Amino acid sequence: MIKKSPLQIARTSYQPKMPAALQKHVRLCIGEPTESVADREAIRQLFPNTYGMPVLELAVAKQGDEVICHSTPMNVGVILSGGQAPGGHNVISGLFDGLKRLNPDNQLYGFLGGPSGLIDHKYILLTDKIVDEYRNTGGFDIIGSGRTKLEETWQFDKGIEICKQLGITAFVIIGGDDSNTNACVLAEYYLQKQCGIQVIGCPKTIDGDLKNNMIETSFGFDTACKVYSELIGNIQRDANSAKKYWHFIRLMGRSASHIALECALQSQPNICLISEEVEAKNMTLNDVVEQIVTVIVDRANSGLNFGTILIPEGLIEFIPAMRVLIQELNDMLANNEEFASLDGDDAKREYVKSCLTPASCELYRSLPKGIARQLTLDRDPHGNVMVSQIETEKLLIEMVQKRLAQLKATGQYTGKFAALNHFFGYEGRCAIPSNFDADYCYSLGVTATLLIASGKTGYMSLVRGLTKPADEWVAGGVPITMMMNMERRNGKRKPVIQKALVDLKGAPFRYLESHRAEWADANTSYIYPGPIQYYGPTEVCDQPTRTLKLEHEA
Ligand code: FBP
Repeated sequence: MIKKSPLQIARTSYQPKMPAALQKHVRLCIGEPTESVADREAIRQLFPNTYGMPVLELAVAKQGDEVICHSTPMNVGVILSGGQAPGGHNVISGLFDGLKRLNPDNQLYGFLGGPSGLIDHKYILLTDKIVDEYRNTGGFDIIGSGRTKLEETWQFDKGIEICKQLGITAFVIIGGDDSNTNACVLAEYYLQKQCGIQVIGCPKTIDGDLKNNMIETSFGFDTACKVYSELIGNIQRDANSAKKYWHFIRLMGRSASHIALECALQSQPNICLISEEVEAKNMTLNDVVEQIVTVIVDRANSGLNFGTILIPEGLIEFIPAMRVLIQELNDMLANNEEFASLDGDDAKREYVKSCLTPASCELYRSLPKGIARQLTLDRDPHGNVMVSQIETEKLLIEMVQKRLAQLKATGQYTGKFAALNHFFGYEGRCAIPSNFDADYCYSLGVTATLLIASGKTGYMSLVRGLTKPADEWVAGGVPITMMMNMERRNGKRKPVIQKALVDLKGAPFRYLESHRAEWADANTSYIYPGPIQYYGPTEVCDQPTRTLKLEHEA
């Protein structure tokens, strides 16, 4: 029986490209002390041991330099946390190879099913045989992932217990902003307890919102966007061939619109909504509908009753009145056993209405019942509304349809409107990592090893200069506290890594802004990116995202 595709087999032997420094003897360069991005005093007080640490760089050691080494064998743990992102297996293989290179007796343990593996003491010892099976593959199935939040001291203490038992002196948490915040909280706690356990984070999320002056992109964003852009391109070709459907395509990405923006840059749809712009312009849901309707009517006037619309999945949270409503719902739902115990949608709906302010109640009542119900579904363990389950694309189709019917009745619209809805998210999260993600992730893993060997804790593994060829990338570490600010979560103010939303003054958004009239226009400007290529010329196989390129050209 065939168990692997030819591509799977070929990818097993792909050797990820790495920064030159990681291929040789490495020395540690220590930068200037750092400050958090905001709320400095509050963060300093919460993280007395990990606040203000310097940025670190790993450089090629010259003769006479002190080289990073770790002669005594060490045991390290690794945890995959949160949503899957292409490249996670390569972080683990980089970590594994990095550890073995330092000392063949070093061991890597994988905690199973995400952070809960640490608490429940579920783990495996990763061997050559296991790791080799997963090199350059998508998914997180090597050890599994989960969304358990590590926030209580009994959980941290359970972590100490298993680390002592297995002789683990460091572990790496591969996760998004919330998981890396947890990593820092753990690092701080373990320093305070002086239990000799280091914690290092790695920037993962397809959402692309874990980025800042130091972290240029999170891993997985590149592959996921390439997969979605391929699908969007295919749909556009179909739309342009059949000329009869408007495709409303919602794209994952939680709050930030980076995925929608990147896919728009790659595929040039007729419309791409950007949540951050909707918020900045204080737009209502009706304004958003009007914006879409204007393009549909204009195209219909040119005889074109088809097109593509990209919708970021977090859109709904960025419409100011909706944001207030969602915040009220978040606060209402936080630890609300009464609500949880209610039977049936109607009872829940009545209960919700009785808890809301008059303005939010009115908005809640005006929403289609299905959408209103989706807004009150369980929050994730971090208190966030699970936007992937809110079908904004269907809401927009319904509203656009109604508006077009009104315009038709008054003779202002004469076209035909048939809409199809799509949601792309899970299709891209476990794709075989692009060369970019395979290389980036492997480098992040090797870097994490070197940070551990240098005795560091409370750092995130850092690889920069990503628009250059991989051997020119620069590796190092950034203190996690540097990226933090205080935010309201589950009704309380908490230290968290600041999410990067789309910068409306940034080059990627400005590119969209200056081209969207042309893309909306009668003459289709669609681009068909095609599938990710793993073998072939560099300009086809090794390109980073358009977002990264535009940001670096600026
Ligand atoms: P992370 O933030 O953990 O990387 O997850 C990202 C994401 O894919 C979001 O884009 C999406 O909203 C969410 O996960 C879906 O969550 P789930 O996997 O629990 O359905």
